[in-house]
Amino acid sequence: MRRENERKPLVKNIYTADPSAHVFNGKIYIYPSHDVELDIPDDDDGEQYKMEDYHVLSMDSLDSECVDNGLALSYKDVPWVSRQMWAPDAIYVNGKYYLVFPAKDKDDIFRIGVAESDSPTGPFTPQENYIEGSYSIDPAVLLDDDGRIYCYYGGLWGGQLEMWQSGKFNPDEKRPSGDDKALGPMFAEFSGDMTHFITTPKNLTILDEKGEPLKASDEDRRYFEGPWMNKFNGKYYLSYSTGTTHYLCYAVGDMPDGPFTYKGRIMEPVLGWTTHHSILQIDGEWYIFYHDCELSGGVTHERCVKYTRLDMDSDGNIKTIFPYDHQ
Ligand code: FUB
Repeated sequence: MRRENERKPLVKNIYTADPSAHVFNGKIYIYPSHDVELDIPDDDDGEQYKMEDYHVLSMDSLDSECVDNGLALSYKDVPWVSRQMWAPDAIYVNGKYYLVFPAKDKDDIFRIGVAESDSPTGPFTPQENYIEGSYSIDPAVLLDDDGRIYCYYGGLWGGQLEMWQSGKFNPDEKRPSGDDKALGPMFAEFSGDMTHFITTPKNLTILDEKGEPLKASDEDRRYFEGPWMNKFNGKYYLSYSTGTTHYLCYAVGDMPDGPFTYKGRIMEPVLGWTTHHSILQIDGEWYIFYHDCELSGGVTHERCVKYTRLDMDSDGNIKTIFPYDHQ
């Protein structure tokens, strides 16, 4: 039985995407991108995603109304940001709520910044500068059982990940292709006070069933953007979007920094180009928060967040979701 608001837009007053969902103090908080209505053509650099601020959504329970808590952080209030506040995440640690977000700096390079608040809904006060050594997009933060804080991030194409392969920003860097090893998400450990990385960022590897790294041409399985990390039964479940082929997939590893072995598909394509999610356990059941473009009738940069149940078998395998089936 589906819940009343399952697979439906959670809010309709604004366009939202890239939902990072968490339970804080028994309540569900969703940290999405806030899409801007614009009449411009799509391009591969993502110029159509011109987001300027963040709003936090909240629900008392999965059956409750989803509330838009208003402006939580604007690009105008972040000294280092020029534009494009893309997919954020949040974490509660040290008695504070931290919003971790990507945006373009004054040189038009994507970086990752942090802002803090005493409330899960903000308003958030940003740190003066971006996290030193950070780049690209889509940060997802895991607070591990031992208190260590890991950040997974990075996205191809407009997310600029390929441009950092040499360790320095090079907009002309060749994209991995064909039999080249595919890029994975980036990984770094945050300091306990969320002000800097305490490890040098590294690119993670996703292996196929033979133990070989996935190839760049393997677009049905290779990483594109939108990483998410769940720890379950002592294993690290890395899930992500394949971008060009529009799947959400997952890979499992024994360590937070991998290697991860590809396991399968979590969700078939949704209406729209992008696909980006988070996975959360609530009352012993698993749920996936994701987006599509139903609310705008298919406009790729005018998206709406939704959730649905995710089924995992007793061996920890995730069952593929067909987002528009009617069962
Ligand atoms: O929302 C802007 C970008 O689109 C995100 O950073 C990607 O994950 C994709 O959803």
